[in-house]
Parts: sequence; structure tokens; C-alpha cells
Amino acid sequence: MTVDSSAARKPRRSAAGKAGTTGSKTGTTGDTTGATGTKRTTRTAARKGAEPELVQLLTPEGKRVKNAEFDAYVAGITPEELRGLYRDMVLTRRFDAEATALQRQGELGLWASLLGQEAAQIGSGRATREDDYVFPTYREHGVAWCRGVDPTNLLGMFRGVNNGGWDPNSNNFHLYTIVIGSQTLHATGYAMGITKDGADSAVIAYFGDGASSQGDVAESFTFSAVYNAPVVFFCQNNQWAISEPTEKQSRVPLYQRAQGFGFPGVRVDGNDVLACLAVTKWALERARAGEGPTLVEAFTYRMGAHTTSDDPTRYRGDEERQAWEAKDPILRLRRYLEASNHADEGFFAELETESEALGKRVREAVRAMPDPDHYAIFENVYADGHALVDEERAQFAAYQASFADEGGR
Ligand SMILES: Cc1ncc(C[n+]2csc(CCOP(=O)(O)OP(=O)(O)O)c2C)c(N)n1
Ligand SMILES: [Mg+2]
Repeated sequence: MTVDSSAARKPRRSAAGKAGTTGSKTGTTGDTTGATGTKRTTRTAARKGAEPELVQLLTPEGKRVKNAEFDAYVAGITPEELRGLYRDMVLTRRFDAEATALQRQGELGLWASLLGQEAAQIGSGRATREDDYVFPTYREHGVAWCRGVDPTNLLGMFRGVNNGGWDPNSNNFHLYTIVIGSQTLHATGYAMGITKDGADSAVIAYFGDGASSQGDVAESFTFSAVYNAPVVFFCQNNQWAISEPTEKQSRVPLYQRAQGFGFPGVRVDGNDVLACLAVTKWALERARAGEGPTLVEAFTYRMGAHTTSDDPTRYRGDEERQAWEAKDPILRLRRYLEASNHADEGFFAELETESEALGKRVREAVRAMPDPDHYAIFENVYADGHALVDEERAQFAAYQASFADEGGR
């Protein structure tokens, strides 16, 4: 069993929208009632020293495995929807590869690749409803895709020509947040607002394993728990925070942290798009039903570098990546689609053409963007200017002038 808190028994919010905190005991005694209403035993893997269990619906070989708790959340999925999930993942990966190449060609200043995390993002992103609100970090290109944000809009910030590039309220997809973990606070505040409005929308906040060590995230957990806020904390545990491995970040599997705050935590196979869809749907439904926050830990792997500025060969071995390539999220859904005759050669060929067209569109859009103004960063720091900022601008100008081809600008 994978749900780790008796907080799943929390009462519904009162009609007045007040947080129902009474009776929300967070004890560690055995049983808890699960998403589907069945009784289950609180997992004790860590205490017994066993490996934490994953919610998995598709094995790496693409075999569909039964799961009594979460099958219900994908029971009605059609072959067309399955192909849709596959298409989402393939196009997201293609976009990401194009952005990485554009950075290498000098068109972008930086890129944070999601390679390997497509299932975590597409599964969870497709679980959201239009009126839900998403608070991403800086790597959620697949979630942005699901929310209907045009991929070319994600690139301006990485080229240095704008501070965001999309209207968060058009798609209920907040701007990318680089200050690690801080968006979990924004998400919690927004979710508390939804409760006050008496609405039944939910919020999902994305963050990484490294972010889970931040005070902001702990504060978000505390506030969302006591206010019973309708928020899903979706942690993509890609096992690295730049060069810092997860084992240096936590003594317990990350999803188990939720228990101490009084709400359930679930570890899902982050390379299994079906499992991510099912678990996130469950968690969002809990939020809508007034049952408060959930922590979903999507256990995955960052196959690429942290960003294009990083060189992972300095801190990790190739074998690790190879082991995770065998668990590739796209490959496993393809195997399932083929084995179950849900997709034919024509589908894959058409998708390949669509993929190439997307790459071309992204390339052309970036090349049509203006060059960044290197001095824009010094603007809007203080309304009336500041001596220190002036000094830094002058220092930067001198540095720029030291490059023969820059001419100081
Ligand atoms: C508050 C803060 N501290 C430090 C950094 C520098 N920084 C950028 S990314 C990163 C690691 C984040 O790791 P994780 O949360 O696991 O996300 P991942 O990049 O692996 O998806 C750090 C420390 C930052 N951006 N913000
Ligand atoms: Mg990480």
C-alpha cells in the first residue's frame, strides 16, 4: 500500500468553507480509508526497512498491471485518449530537444530539459481540469503543453527577452518560478482563496526533490494542512538537485514527509503516464471534495543535465542513466499501445511528421525573437534608481567592453 496517512479520513469542509480540522488526527495507527473507499493498511515500508512501493499501472515492458486503489481512475480511458497521452509525450520531448539544440546554437541563454520526466508531467497535467490552477517551477514544459500554453511562449524567458511570456490567467498556468519552492506558498494561498470563494476548483504545485528541503515547502505543507486547502503537491523526484542526490536531502522517502503534516503522501512511478494520471486525478478529487492537500511523489529520473549550464558527468555515472533509459516513459506506452493494438504504423508515422513540424515552428519562432537587451536586468530594480545598481551596471559595461566583438553593448 502506498498511502501514508490516516489524514485521508479528514472531514469535508463545512458549508461556510471553513477548514475542517477537527478530527483530523494524524496518528500512525494501521488503517486508512483510501480513494476508492476500500480499507487499506498504512504503509510501513520505511519502518521495516523495505523498499518503498510505487503505484504502477504500466511496467517498463508496457504490460498493464492491476491496482485495486487506482485502476478506477483510468478505467474508462479510450484508445484515442491513450494515443493522445503518447502524442503529448512525444511532442513535448521533441520541443524539449529543439530548445536544447537552440541553446547550443546560441539562440537561448539557458534551457532546463525535462528529458525523462514526460510521463510525470503529461499524466498529472492531463488530470487537471480547466478551472484548476497550476503553479509550475521552471521545468514543467509538458504541463504547460497540457494547459494549452503555446510552447514558443516558454522560450522568451530563456532567451532573456521577457520575464515570462504568457498570461497566467489565460490558461491558469502561473509563470515559471526559479526561486526554489516558493511557488508552493503561492499555490497554498491561492487554494485557500478557492475555499473562501466556495468554489470546487483545485490547485497543483510542482516542485523538485531538492525543493522539498526548502522552508517554503514545509510552510506550505503546514498551512495547507491546517486550512484544509485544496492543493496537490506534485513533487517530481528526479533524484538530483543539480549535483546533490536525494539521499543527502532526506532520511525518509519524500512522500512519507506528508504524514508528519497530517495529510496523505503517495509515491507513484513517475515514468508511468497512466499511473501519474490516475494518482493525480485521485488527489485532485480529494482536494475538490474538501479533503485537503495530498503529496504526490513522482519517482522519476532526470536523464539530461540539470540545465544546459551543467555537466552531470562531474557527479554521476553513465550506468545510472542507462538503467533509467530502460524505463523510458515513451517507450513503455508505445509497447502497450502496440501490444494492445491501440495504435498502428500510420499513427506513429503521422506523429513523426507532426513532431518535425513542431521542431521547425519552434526554431523559426525563436529565430524571429529580438536579441536580448543585456542592460534590461538593471532596470526596474528600484523605482528611482540606486547607487549600487549604477555601480554594478558600470562594472558590467566594462566587462562587456572587454570583449572585442561586443563593443560594450
Ligand atoms: C531559493 C533558491 N536556492 C537555490 C537556487 C539555485 N538552484 C536552482 S535549481 C536548484 C536545484 C533544484 O533541484 P530540484 O528541486 O530537485 O529540481 P530539479 O531541478 O531537479 O527539477 C538550485 C539549488 C534557487 N534557484 N533558488
Ligand atoms: Mg531534482
